[in-house]
Amino acid sequence: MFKRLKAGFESLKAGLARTHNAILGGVESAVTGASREEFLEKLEESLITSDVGIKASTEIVDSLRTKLVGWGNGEKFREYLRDAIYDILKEVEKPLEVDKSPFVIMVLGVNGVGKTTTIGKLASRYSAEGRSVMLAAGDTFRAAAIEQLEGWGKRAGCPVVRQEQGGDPGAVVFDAMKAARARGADVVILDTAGRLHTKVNLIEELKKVNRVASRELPGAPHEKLLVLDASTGQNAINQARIFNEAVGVTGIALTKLDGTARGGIIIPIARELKIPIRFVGVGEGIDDLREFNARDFVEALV
Ligand SMILES: Nc1nc2c(ncn2[C@@H]2O[C@H](COP(=O)(O)OP(=O)(O)O)[C@@H](O)[C@H]2O)c(=O)[nH]1
Ligand SMILES: [Mg+2]
Repeated sequence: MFKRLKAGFESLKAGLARTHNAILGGVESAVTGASREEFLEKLEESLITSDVGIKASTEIVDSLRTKLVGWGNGEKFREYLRDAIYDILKEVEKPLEVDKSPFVIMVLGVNGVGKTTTIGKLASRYSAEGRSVMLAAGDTFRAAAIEQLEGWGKRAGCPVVRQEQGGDPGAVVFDAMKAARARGADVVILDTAGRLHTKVNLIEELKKVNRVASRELPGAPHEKLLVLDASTGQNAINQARIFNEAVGVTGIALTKLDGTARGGIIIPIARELKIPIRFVGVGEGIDDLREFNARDFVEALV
């Protein structure tokens, strides 16, 4: 068990390596050679470069300024930096509790952010916990999207409810709810479309999916999980606002932290949206999804 936890932490650390370097790479040398103000200025720049955002970067640097009195204890800056980031992230650490059966998760997000991949990872995780999982192919726009979900279903060993390409997503969700009740599924995960260039249509479609789910199963969907791609930067915040207004987002999965130096975006996401961060994605593999833990995240980052 300990070995597994340790392996999990190591993969998180590896996933955050680029963002770690973006924040700390340029400031290490300033710890010894520069004055306190020069150091803090460099740090602020690095934070902004890694997408922490101007407001949060200023706040973090201000809190360090009050603690690094006399600049004799520059070596402690990591500890203070960790504390400042932890204070922001701990507010959104609320793991997803799957406390009903069936528990319905509706997965939202624009094309390419990693919705289907995240669904596959979640299916595998919940199956491994001994729950019966069912997937619903609600992104009916492209045949490839349906096939991709079926591939993940096979890997996780769970059934996929689908219709033909171009079918009505509401009808897919209707079928899925019926099948879930009939077969006693514990977890149902709904994939959805993400073509934001037809924004009005997309939002109407998502509202309908939401409506059908709750009509067929009161209380569903129990989680509206928005997937955000960490490498898209500040745009992620705008996406969250749009989906939140449309259907109400109850949790966030932040993906692709492994491929970007802009993972600092998690800080403004936490600070401005105040929506629980449930999961972080650190790779394309089936095991590359971690439950978000603020302490581990900060340890791995700084
Ligand atoms: N490196 C990396 N790639 C990811 C991650 N999550 C998803 N991807 C990749 O992002 C691409 C789009 O993912 P997909 O699930 O199809 O996105 P969707 O359009 O939102 O369903 C695929 O190539 C995935 O393998 C992640 O955490 N890390
Ligand atoms: Mg997809």
